Amino acid sequence: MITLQTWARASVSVAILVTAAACGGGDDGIPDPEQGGVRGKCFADGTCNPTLTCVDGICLGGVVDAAMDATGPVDTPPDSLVCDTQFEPNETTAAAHALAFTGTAASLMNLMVCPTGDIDMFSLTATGAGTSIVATVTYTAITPSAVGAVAILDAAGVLVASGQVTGANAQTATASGRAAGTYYVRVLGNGTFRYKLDVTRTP
Ligand SMILES: [Ca+2]
Repeated sequence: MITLQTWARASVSVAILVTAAACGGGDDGIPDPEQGGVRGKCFADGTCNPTLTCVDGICLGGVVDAAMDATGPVDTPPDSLVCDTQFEPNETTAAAHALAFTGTAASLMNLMVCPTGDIDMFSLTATGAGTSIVATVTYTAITPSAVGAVAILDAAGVLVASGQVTGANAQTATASGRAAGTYYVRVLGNGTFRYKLDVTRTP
């Protein structure tokens, strides 16, 4: 026979387990690194995503914007919910932050769309015809149920690829066969969220 006291204790245990499972993202609001990605676990065969190297089970390299990685968001005042990163203002193509590539990949972490309505714009150059650009935003909502969106624009700011949902908190935009020229990756959403941006450019 299960006494009320035993049942209550069991319920508490279940509740704690559920809470722990829901906190996989840590308490910093930043998504856990994806497996095979920067600072993520290596794949089972000891490899990582292209341009990254498996070191002691963790994928390293490929963080191409060292300043951003070292300092994270500008937090003024400290420990409050603020919206500025060091790339702001970057709402327009003219003010876009130029992505720095290592090989075919560029990654930026600790970015924010904030406040609601914010737009973040990043630029890159395709140097040859037939270039493929793939941009993925992986985000953690700050305002409840916020959804992030990524898109690729051409030099004139015209949409050439809109994002497709590729995960519970991820969108990917793919532009293939593009002519040489400047392109922009645009991130926005219907609320505030933290995100990381991964862009590949081939060739
Ligand atoms: Ca912005």
